[in-house]
Amino acid sequence: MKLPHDIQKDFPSLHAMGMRAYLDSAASSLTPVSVLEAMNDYYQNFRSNVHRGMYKTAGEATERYEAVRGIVAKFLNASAPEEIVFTKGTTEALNLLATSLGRTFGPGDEVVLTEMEHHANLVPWQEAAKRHGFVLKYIPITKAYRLDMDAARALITPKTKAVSIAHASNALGTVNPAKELAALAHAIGALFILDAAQSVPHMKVDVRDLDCDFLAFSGHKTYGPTGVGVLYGKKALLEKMEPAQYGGDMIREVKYEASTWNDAPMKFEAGTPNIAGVIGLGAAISYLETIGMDAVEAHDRDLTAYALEKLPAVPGVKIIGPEAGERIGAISFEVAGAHPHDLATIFDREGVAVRGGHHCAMPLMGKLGVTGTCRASFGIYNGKEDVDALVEAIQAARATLKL
Ligand code: C6P
Repeated sequence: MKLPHDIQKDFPSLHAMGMRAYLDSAASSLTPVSVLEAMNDYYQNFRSNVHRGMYKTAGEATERYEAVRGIVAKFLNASAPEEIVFTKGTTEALNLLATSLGRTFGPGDEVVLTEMEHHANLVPWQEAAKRHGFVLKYIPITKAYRLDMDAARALITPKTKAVSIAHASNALGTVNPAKELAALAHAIGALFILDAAQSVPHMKVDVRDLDCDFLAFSGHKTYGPTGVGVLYGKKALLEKMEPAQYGGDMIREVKYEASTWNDAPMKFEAGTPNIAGVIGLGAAISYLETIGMDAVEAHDRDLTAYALEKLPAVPGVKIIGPEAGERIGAISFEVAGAHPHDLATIFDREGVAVRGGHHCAMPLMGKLGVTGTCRASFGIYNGKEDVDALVEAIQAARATLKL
């Protein structure tokens, strides 16, 4: 499926940054001009705080901010705007869950994660487990870089209180069987949490179809601004959940002795939020919707298939991740005899931006027996010529390093 128009012209930074190929969208995607305009409009024309002022621009800021809850809810197919909590990003959303839900778990309870989690879906749970005495279990990965579902079935037991997994792995590109894992979790009454930081930018994610209880994603990986993200939660669960941060609009009534909380989602948004960021996120989602997530997904799949054909043809290159199919265009690889940091540095000289390192998945790197990988990741503005540029950069690196 073709993208509907010349996407590249919507992204001024693609040219301004002067690169030959930007292949690091899994770290942070670029931003279309419509997002910049929406944020600029806020700063120039209705720059006020939300939920507070009695004057016109404060009302407009509040209206525009709140409208984005509806945009996000529709994008994720949530039941209501109140199911959308604005956060700083995926990391803050997952910390909120681990802090708040963690308090309700204790000795004898288990939380099931996977071996391919980003630190953001691992360290907050480790800390909560230390504090409250529950235990973490990890679903192992197979040699094909996919979850071992037999092991998952054995690990998810009546002791499990929550199953929290990456929808798509930032380090491997694997897309995990979220619907199947949600069903396993719900069969024993556990909560199902999806870290969708890497899936939401690439595919249609429908929270009701997947039946996730909570889901997190980041604005800056979804063509929106930095410093903003989303926690989706089923309304009944958000209503029951305790806040993790205090102050500002999250209160209902404060007395010297004690305080009570606002309704969800406000109860989870302490302090002045990232108003411009939320407005920019709304513009980013509207932009993606004009392209259509089916086209976005098909483009990612085509480009990934092309890269998985071209990269292994270069001598010494090994892909660290699954074959084409249930995966996204975040392609980890190693080049025999070269350190990923050296590769990324040489690629940069060739005008190709990739990420080299552990990708905030250090336990996974240990399990794979590597210190890191090189990772090329795609956005909607990338084309086959960018993969060709990467192939040439790898050849240049092999020549420089005399491999
Ligand atoms: N991964 C990458 O280069 P934040 O930083 O809060 O927006 O997202 C954290 C996060 C959580 N889960 C997954 C699966 C992720 O990939 C990330 C961010 C970036 O892979 C930066 S380490």
